Amino acid sequence: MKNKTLNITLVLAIFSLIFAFSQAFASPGGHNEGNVEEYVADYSFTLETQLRDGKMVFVGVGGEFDGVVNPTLEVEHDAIIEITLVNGDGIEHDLAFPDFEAGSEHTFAKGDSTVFAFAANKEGEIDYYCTIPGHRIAGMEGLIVVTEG
Ligand SMILES: [Cu+2]
Repeated sequence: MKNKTLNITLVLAIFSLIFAFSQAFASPGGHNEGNVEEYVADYSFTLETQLRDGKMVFVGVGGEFDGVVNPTLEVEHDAIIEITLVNGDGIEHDLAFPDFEAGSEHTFAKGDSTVFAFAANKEGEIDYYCTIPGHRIAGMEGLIVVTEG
């Protein structure tokens, strides 16, 4: 009798462990499997969505990219990149790095912001853009350049 109770306890413990692991690795969205959950960022960038001359764009906020439209982000291979996306125009937007399977939540209201991070685990000139239909061609795209480091 005592053994049976012990076994049930063990089985429950194993199931809750499996559940905890599956939750830990579950991804909230389809396109952001590359996002990291816990990290120390090597680079932090803030991009704000804006309307400029009839185009939709990302504008750098702070640092060397302040005010730069669709800034080219330069980072080193395997660095952890933290991106803050600020909605500056009240139109639905996101920001995706599909080559890294990384991306933000969607933002809707002016002033909303969202943060995500990913590992720059391949080198080269890699696109970032807004995935809302029509927005990339309307101007919301840029490059991240990943160097050997
Ligand atoms: Cu957009």
